[in-house]
Amino acid sequence: MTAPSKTGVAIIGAGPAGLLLGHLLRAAGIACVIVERQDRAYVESRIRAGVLERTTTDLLRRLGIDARLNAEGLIEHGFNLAHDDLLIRIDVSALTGQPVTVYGQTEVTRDLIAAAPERDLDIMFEAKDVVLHDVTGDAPFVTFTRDGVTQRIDADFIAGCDGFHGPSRKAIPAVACEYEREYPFGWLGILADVPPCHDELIYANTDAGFALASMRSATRSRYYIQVPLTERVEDWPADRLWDELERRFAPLASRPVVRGPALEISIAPLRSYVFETMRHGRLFLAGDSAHIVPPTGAKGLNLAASDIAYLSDAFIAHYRGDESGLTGYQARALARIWKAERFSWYLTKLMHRFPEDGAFERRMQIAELDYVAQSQAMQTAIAENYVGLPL
Ligand code: FAS
Ligand code: PHB
Repeated sequence: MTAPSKTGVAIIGAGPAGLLLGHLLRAAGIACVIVERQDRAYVESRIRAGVLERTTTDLLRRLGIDARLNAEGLIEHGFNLAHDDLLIRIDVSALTGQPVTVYGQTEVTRDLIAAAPERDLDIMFEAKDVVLHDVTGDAPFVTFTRDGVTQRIDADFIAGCDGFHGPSRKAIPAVACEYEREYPFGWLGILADVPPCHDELIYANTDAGFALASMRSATRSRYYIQVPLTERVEDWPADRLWDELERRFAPLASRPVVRGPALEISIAPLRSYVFETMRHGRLFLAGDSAHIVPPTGAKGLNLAASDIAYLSDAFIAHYRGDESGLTGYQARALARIWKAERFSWYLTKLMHRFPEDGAFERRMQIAELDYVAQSQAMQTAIAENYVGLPL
């Protein structure tokens, strides 16, 4: 595939943000192309998020790329917070009128990539050394090398959907617009073809630290435990991790933790990060290129989707002669981003054991969880953030 010499929107990155944007623009008849560093197999093999808000499933349904989501997605009407042997069920459907859907980001990515050819969405995989040019001029362009050949795409706009480590944010002078908090621990995660220990997610704050029991289906489980940043995956053979998960979930779950071979074991660091310049000339940032949340609130993928809901509408309005969406994109997106950052930070503070915390802070956590257990107002506040605030 050779790059088009000129397009409407050059999208950098074929993660959920770039793929959703590409499909939404093509559905509106707007020319665009996605330039992705990795190969297709690598992108489709990434294991990340698991919980979809309705804002995300609505986009997939609007695109008609929802057949597998409807067939395989698990509708979850509640989730659980726990400490020691106290299980607090947050009934999101009863409290907010909407459930969440458990359907892996891996599957979302595969569905969006599979649908690209029939919808005339070009994804250029294995595009190396992507460089953004003239983003503050009237004729921005992107260069990259593919099969050893340097290619150039001229565009009306560039969408930086290239994640936290991509080149787009680095193309913007960071003038006092960065906010960051790194957490003193990571999440050790395991994916295995074993039945989940509970029908709904359990976020547990135990004496040994945080643990999350999640799933991908009735036969595939996803678990996480909090580990110090010094830990390495090789320190955690599967049996040691299964022992730890049994210890933390035995008093809480409705079924035993079933062991099995790991399909994947990895450690992810946790950080909160916001880069407040989401527009720089004709460059627009969306998704992890502009913000990161600790996965505690299941917001990362969903924030990428809400950025794209705003940005795709703004591009479509531009091509119909209305600039207000592009002008208002940054402020609109940031208003939602900061609320999601707050919720993710709140739940991370509430559910993890911080090494610097003493006995008093532990009592504060337990008091907060006891209050959540008794207060419908608190449960409603948690529920409406968990299912996703209105767009
Ligand atoms: P992504 O990072 O998904 O996609 C960016 C794309 O840009 C990638 O395909 C990358 O290859 C490409 N790219 C990067 N540099 C490039 C370059 N130079 N040229 C071209 N392409 C380039 N969120 C949750 O809600 N729940 C979770 O449990 C969860 N777990 C996570 C675990 C890990 C290890 C990580 C890293 C993230 C996790 N997240 C989780 C957050 C994650 O789901 C992101 O929010 C989501 O992938 C954001 O999507 P994008 O913005 O599209 O960025
Ligand atoms: C997951 O299933 O991977 C998952 C679910 C909820 C979270 C984080 C990760 O908050």
